[in-house]
Amino acid sequence: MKRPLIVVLNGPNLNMLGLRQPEIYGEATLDDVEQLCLQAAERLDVTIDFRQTNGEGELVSWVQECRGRASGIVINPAAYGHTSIALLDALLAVELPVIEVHMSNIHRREAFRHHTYVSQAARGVICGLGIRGYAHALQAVADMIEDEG
Ligand code: CA2
Repeated sequence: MKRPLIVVLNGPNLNMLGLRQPEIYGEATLDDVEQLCLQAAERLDVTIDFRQTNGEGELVSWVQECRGRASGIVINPAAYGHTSIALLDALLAVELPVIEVHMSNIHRREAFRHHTYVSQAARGVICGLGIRGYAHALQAVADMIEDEG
């Protein structure tokens, strides 16, 4: 049987992970996050497509491309989560199970990080668990795909 595809999307500046601000985001790089996701995908018997972009339009296009291609989405929208109604609209339109991830606990940070538009399209939100949040998010989406056939 073909493995379900889960697309793992990463928003702006996450390519800098591990290179700056380790006190907030830790020392792992985005390549480390991808490795962690690949290991989780093996365990869960799913395929992942792991991507990062700094462009809001590109992120919106990648979400649109998930329709008919992917079975679920894990997204760390980074700052676009707090600002982008376009991203919210795209996530609502694809009608797929979405889990939102933030490595830091956005509720312990500046007030402008407490709200995210993306949360309105997400089945669940994981924050504050560091890069492990991605593995938990993949587990959650894989469970949803299995439960909902
Ligand atoms: O905690 C998260 O995962 C965030 O999505 C990270 C975003 C931030 O805007 C969100 O409020 C919370 C920032 C990603 C930028 O990552 C950097 C990593 C290292 C150096 C500079 C930026």
